Amino acid sequence: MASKRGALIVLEGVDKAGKTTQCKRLVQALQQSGRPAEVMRFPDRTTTIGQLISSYLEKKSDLEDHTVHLLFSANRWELVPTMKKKLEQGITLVVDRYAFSGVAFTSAKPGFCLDWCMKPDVGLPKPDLVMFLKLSPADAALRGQFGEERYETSAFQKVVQQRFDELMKDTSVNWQVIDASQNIDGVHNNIMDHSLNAINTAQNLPLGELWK
Ligand code: NYM
Repeated sequence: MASKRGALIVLEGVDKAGKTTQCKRLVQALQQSGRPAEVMRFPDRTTTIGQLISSYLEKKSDLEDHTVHLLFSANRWELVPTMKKKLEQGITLVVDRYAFSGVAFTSAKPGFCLDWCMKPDVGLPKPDLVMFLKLSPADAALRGQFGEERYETSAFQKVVQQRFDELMKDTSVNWQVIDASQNIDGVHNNIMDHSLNAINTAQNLPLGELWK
C-alpha cells in the first residue's frame, strides 16, 4: 500500500499578521507530535528567479508590473516538483504565502483584475487548507512601522486586504479565517486544530489542482 501523503497547508494574510512566526510554530508542533513537516515560503528568494524578485522588492531594480507578477508565479512553478515529492513522501508542507498573495498584491495595482492575475497559477498543487490571518489595519499599526520594501504601506495593504476578501469568496478553496489579534499561543492553538483536521483528511485524498 502506498504511504499516506502529507498535507499542503498555506498561511496567508496582510503584512504584520504573524505568518512567519506561526509557520515556524506549526512546523515545530507537528514535528514534536511525530508528524513529518517542513516550512516553505514564497517568494523563495534563493533561486535565480527568486533573486530577481528579491532585488525588485528591495527596490534595487525595477521590473514591469506584469513581468514581476509572472516571475512570482514562475517561482512557485519551479518548486512544484520538490513540493510534490515531499508531499508524496508523507511530509506536510507549511507554506508562508502562495498564489493568493500573488493575486492579492498584483491586483491591488491599478489596471489589474483578479482573473488575469489568477491565470498563471491555475493548476498549481491545491492547498488542503488556507488559513488567512486576519488583522485590522489599526492592530497592524500597533505592531510598529512597516519596513522599507515595496508594498509596505498601509494604503496599499488596505487594497490588498480587499482583494483577499474577494478571493475568500471562492468556496472551492478550504479557507479558514484566523483572528490574528489574539496572543501568539491563542493563534497557534487555532492553527494547530485546523491543521490536524486537514492532515487527517488529506491523507486519503489525491492532491488537487488550484483554480481548475
Ligand atoms: N508578494 C508575495 C507578491 O507580491 N506576490 C507573490 O506572489 C508573493 C508570494 O512579496 N509584500 C509580496 C508580498 C510581500 C512580499 O513577502 C514579500 P515576504 O513574506 O515579506 O518575504
